[in-house]
Amino acid sequence: MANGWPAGKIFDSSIYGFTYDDLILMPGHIDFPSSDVELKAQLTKNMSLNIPIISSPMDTVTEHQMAIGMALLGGIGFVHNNQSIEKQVEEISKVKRFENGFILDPFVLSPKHNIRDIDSIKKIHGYSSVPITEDGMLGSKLVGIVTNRDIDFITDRTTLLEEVMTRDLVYGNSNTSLTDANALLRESKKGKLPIVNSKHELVALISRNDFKKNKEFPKASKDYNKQLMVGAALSTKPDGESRAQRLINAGVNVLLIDSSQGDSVFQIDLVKRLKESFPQIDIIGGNVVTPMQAKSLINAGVDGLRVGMGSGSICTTQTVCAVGRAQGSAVYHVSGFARDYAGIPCIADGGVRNSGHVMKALSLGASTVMGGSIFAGTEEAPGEYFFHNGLRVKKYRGMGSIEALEDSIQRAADGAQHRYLTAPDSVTVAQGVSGSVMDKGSVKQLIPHILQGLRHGMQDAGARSIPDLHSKLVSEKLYFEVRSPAAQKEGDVQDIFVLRGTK
Ligand code: CPR
Repeated sequence: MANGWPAGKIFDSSIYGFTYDDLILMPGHIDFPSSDVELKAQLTKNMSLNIPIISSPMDTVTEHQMAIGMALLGGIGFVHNNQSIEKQVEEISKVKRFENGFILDPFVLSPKHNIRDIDSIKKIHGYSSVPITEDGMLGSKLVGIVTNRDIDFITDRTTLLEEVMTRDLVYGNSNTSLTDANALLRESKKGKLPIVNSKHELVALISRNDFKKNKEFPKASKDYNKQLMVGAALSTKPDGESRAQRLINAGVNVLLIDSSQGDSVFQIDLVKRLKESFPQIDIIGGNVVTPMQAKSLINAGVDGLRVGMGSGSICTTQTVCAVGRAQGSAVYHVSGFARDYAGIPCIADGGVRNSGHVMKALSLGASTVMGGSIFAGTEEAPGEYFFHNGLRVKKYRGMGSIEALEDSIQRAADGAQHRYLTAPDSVTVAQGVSGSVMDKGSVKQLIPHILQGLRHGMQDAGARSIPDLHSKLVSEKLYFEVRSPAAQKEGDVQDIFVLRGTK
């Protein structure tokens, strides 16, 4: 067909599985600038994001720094569960604390604490301004505030805070709106503004940095309290429900059940129990690659699906277990089914190495795209950089790699959960590898770059938004072609030495 083929023609009539690189989109008609492309995306039935990008719950990808970066840019990060409940809850709390309208649970000290106490809050959490109340608790009378300027030149760190705190305070009242409180903060030229009730008891704090951040990241994903949104992973282990409860108490916005094969009685049971106990929280189930698997989880009550098995860059599942599916086919078949059956959005998880892959995943019906390796090696990924063969790298490992499994077994006593360790087997079989990936800078530069590539792709295909792209897919107005191996080679950079450091 001269204009290419609708996706159904390729996927529904072939016995082969196709993935992103096998396919290419045909250009559509452009009648708008790329800046008009709207990238709002549906994460679950009830939650939307400003961009269709999310980070994977892997221990070398998403802890609080990545989740903060993702949410600031308009996406969301899922904090991994290969750690104790306490540690995972702390990671969620750090995201919730990062940027607040009203900080409802600020660190508070009493006049009898000393400068060392402030030093340790600063070291662990990064805050150096702390309100002081009579008994050191929120809800007690506000008596002062200690900021960096009060203590930076004092060498005796055992000095009591009552000797150094600023007592002459600018504060807001609890009936002040966030806009008015921010105006007061601006006028006062202070870094923090305590908020008190009619009895002069501290009830909240607002921060100048947060005010600035709000302006810098207008598309940030925020909840009703203006806190950054964050997701968390759970496994189908027996402590799934209690972990969920603790994560919800910490303010998590969405839960994801992390399993490489989602169609199991364990997951179905857990989804049902979670939906019954916490109907207010959306649950993402997975992973699935067939409509049959998707149907089981949708019937159990999931609000979103994670699609992919064996497509991850560090994954050996298809080799070791001989089960999985080419990612393009998985995304096309599952998202089509989930949309028609129950209007459930799908996350294309794994195998995404560039903005073209993001474009292809969305064109095949995914609503959002989850990345592991693409975000590993960024500043926000957990772990330190090190040098390998002259390159600055960070560790990236599959969650089923021997290294991650051994780590998890060691930490099992602390309650770490693991997607690949469901039964106490005597032989551990890895389903992935570990290695390192190049330094990619910050997600704050990387993601805008990916999004700009995506906008150009959407414009070339003539789609103004993700729903528009999906409606073209469904109405067979989006055309693709399968590429031969030579065509794929042709589409890549050819016959040129790419020198490091050149663009
Ligand atoms: P990439 O973005 O790196 O291609 O893939 C990340 C995804 O790979 C994760 O979100 C997860 O679904 C999957 N994954 C992580 N560890 C894995 C192992 Cl060891 N085996 C198979 N899949 C894995």
